Amino acid sequence: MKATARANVNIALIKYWGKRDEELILPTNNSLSLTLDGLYTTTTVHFENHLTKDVFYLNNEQIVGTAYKRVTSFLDIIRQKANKENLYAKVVSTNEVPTAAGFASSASGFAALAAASTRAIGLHLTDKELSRITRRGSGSACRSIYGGFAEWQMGSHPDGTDSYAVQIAPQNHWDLCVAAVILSANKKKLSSREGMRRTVETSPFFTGWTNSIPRDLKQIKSGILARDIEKVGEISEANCLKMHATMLGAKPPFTYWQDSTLAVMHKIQMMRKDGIPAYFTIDAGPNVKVIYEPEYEEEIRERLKHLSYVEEIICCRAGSGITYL
Ligand code: 2P0
Repeated sequence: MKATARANVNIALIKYWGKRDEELILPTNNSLSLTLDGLYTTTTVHFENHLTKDVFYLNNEQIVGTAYKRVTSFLDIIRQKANKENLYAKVVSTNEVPTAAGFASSASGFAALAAASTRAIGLHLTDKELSRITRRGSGSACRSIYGGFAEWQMGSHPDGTDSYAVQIAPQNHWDLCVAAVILSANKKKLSSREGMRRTVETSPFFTGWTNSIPRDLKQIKSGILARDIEKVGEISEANCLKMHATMLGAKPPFTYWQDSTLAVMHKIQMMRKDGIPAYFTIDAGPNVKVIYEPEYEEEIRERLKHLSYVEEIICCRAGSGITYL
């Protein structure tokens, strides 16, 4: 009744932004990501007969409140699936994702929790089944089951049975890199859950966003298979800009960008003018992620590290899917 699993974070090249069902976490569009190496969560789940409730430790600290509730609600789904509703667990997690890195640790966190808890309770799931159940913890986590490139298919069934991720290309297909450019943050962040909800409910640009996804996906998938950095970079950058544009149309409007976010975006566009194939993407926070191939890493780092508003640059490669320890 005990298992340990490790999961990496992922970065979306085609973004997930909008839910059609908040309870089941069903998205309004397909999304596509690259799983990254070196930023991960390791989780041990131990179901024990003597426990009368779940306990959750993260980085050696007992967790209570909202984060604890999200973990126990997720374990309720696992217990129900295994028909073991009165069995509680000790969950011990360590997070190797720097909190300020601007990567959602909920993706690696819920992927590791789903893998460890399903195995510990005796469920034998395929990757597809694991991805589907992981989605209930956090949407983007369902992509972290796989190494390399993964696409979360939104599905169409109201019960979510056809909403899960599949692998598009494995980790060793292409040595694509992502660098997180960490910027000094100067404002409180709106959660992506809340930001998404407000966008879906109020932004007149939301339909334009969802309508544009199928074409972006088709093109980026052919770019990934051809290892075409220009094509993949251009589509990723444009897709990210469209997602952020929907937020400006929301009521009340909001943005995750700050001055330094725009400054780094501009620097990256300038690099391209100098012949460096670097592209950006940005999630629900101010940090900028740079997409590039390994031979340009030093040059890109060099051009960004001296800027006063850049705190740190974390360079990542394509990573693997779930591993059991
Ligand atoms: C993504 N983001 O595709 C997008 C891009 C943020 C911007 O997935 O509510 O933490 O738990 O399903 O997965 C962040 O949202 O949201 C996210 P929930 P999640 O990576």
